[in-house]
Amino acid sequence: MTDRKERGICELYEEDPERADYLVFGRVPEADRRGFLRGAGLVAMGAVVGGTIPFARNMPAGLIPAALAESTDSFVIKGKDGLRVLNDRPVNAETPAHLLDDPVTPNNRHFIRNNGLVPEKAKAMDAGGWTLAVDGEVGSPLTLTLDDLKNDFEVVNLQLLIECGGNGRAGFNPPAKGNQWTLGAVGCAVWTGVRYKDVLNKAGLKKSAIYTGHYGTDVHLSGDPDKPVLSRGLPIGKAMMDDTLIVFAMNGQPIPSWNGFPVRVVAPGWPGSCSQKWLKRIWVRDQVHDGKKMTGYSYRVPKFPVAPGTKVAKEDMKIIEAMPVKSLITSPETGKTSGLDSPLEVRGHAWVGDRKIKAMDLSIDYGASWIAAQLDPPANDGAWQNWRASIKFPTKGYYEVWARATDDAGVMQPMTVPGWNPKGYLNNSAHRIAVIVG
Ligand SMILES: Nc1nc2c(c(=O)[nH]1)N[C@H]1C(S)=C(S)[C@@H](COP(=O)(O)O)O[C@H]1N2
Ligand SMILES: [Mo]
Repeated sequence: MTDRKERGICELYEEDPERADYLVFGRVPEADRRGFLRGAGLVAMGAVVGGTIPFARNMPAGLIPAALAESTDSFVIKGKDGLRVLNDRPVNAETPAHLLDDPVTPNNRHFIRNNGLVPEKAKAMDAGGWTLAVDGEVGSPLTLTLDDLKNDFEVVNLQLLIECGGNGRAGFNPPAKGNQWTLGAVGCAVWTGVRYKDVLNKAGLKKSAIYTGHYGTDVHLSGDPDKPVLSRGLPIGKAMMDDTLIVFAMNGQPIPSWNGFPVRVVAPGWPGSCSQKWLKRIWVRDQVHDGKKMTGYSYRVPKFPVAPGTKVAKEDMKIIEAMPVKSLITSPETGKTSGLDSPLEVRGHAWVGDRKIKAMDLSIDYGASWIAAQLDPPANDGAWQNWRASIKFPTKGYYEVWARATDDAGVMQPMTVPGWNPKGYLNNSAHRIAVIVG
């Protein structure tokens, strides 16, 4: 299963069901096109559907087990509820928009984006022996224990937004390889920890310090302990912001194993990949960090607009920093029926990296006219902003509610999928839902 590509399960099955079976379950296709399960594949599928499969030998190749096709929590991810699983190795799961309705995202609804395997110690929620090294362009390198982190620095609680740079990738055409995220690779929990800048200040930044590089304890899919899974970092300016944290708790609980137990970075409003999980080392650099997935096409977009499908030269790519203005409608769920007599409360969140949202507008007539929503300030810098509006529909029938946020620089969400780019990042097109009235 090491050659498993990062694709959505449904997409895989649509393209080539037998290969999908092989990739997902290790099921070997047969000449008569009636695949069967063997050994590890059978065990894997059993684990996924929640029991052994007595008639496995009769199961046709390419059949998505009903247990997976019918339910939203197909692969059971312990501690997560109703997430749509895109991949189980590495685990990648997004939250359907209507399950992101809470003003603060609870732990069981926060998406998961893993590039490798969750460390065994994290799975066991065992923080024993954990340390954080801070080295490189610093006056005095540090090795901090969890107690050092909790006792030697001011502890803060902030609600902070993490959105994957590839959220919305499924909207691009031609399609971009990678997890086919739709809307739900975003969450905004309350994180407890210390300011990243306080840790850097304690180590004492040298004049030569310009970037940080993060290392985690997660394991490469190959199992090779020497291969970093992901090692991204931050320009010193972002690392020194008051709302960039090194955290040890999520919504008052130890961080779930999936989300980086015992300690992670949260760099709100920047691509989620800047928020290193299972953090063990911060390497302060005298150059832009060049770790795994910092270079080439990873988390980069063209410096200028390109036509869909264009091959872009590496030197024409730039690192993604703050994420663009975006919003979600989290209630009602798309496709629900609403009465004609009473107005419908529509609500959701809006956010933008390193700025504030200034206005939130809704349309029920395909953008011909707009209704201003009531918009709350963020709980703190780095948090999303909640909004709501009461909508009265003029007649019965099929409507779409479109939602458009505007940030304080006057930048609005586009109605259509913006700027195609080779890896499918930064799709911030307006969210729309269907509402049937009457
Ligand atoms: N060590 C490590 N940190 C990581 C990752 C990873 O694979 N390994 N994935 C990153 C990416 S791409 C994202 S979007 C966020 C997702 O955080 P979450 O899984 O807690 O939602 O974690 C980031 N931190
Ligand atoms: Mo990501």
